[in-house]
Amino acid sequence: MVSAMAGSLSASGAILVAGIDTWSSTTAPAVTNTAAGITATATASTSSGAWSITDNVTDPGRGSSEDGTWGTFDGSGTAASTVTNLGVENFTVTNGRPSAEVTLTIVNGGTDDLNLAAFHLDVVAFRPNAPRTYALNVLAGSDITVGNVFTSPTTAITHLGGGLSGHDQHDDIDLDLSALADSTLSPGETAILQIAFSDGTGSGGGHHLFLDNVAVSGDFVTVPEPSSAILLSLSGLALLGRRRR
Ligand SMILES: [Ca+2]
Ligand SMILES: [Ca+2]
Repeated sequence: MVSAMAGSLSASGAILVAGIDTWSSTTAPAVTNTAAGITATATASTSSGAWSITDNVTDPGRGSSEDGTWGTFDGSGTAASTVTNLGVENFTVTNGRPSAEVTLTIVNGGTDDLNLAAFHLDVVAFRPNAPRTYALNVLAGSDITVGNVFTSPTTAITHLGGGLSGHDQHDDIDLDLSALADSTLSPGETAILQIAFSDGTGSGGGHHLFLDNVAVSGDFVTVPEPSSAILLSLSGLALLGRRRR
């Protein structure tokens, strides 16, 4: 019976659980893509004031990723937006803000377990004094391991030296969630994930940070209910009994 249940486990390839590739609000951007059964919301803040979705009226959309991928993840059929000429196509930390963060809340409203695979983002800095160190934290969750998942080396994010060449060519970052002691969201469970940027100098001009294509990937895993497995086993016994008679 144990082997029969193990054989019934079915895992598909990683899918896009939740993602944001177009930014509708500077403080609570709508999650633009969610898998069936998932509800997801986001909040965002900086050390002083809000992120920007209208940072440059003469060159709107600068800092939008054009590669169509979430980090390096292709979304398994759900590509990210490649539009780069609208302000709302990316999220920007503007001048004088040494730190900023985006927080995603994901609820598994489906009937299958959800194994979280990775957190993905595209990010690049306009000048070196932008907040270029990043950390992924699990802030809270009903039954997922809470704490720091990954912290980058100091000022790890690529900067463009104040030029716009490459403003749509971001660092593709994928951070493993599967190594957590518990990275599984059972039906009804919640995970609150935060990507935090720090170590900006907070002084000088034009040191924007450009963020786009923020996502979480994962696998749904169907586990048969114990009652159905027991019923199968009982019906097998009944058949055996009939044959013996
Ligand atoms: Ca990408
Ligand atoms: Ca975008």
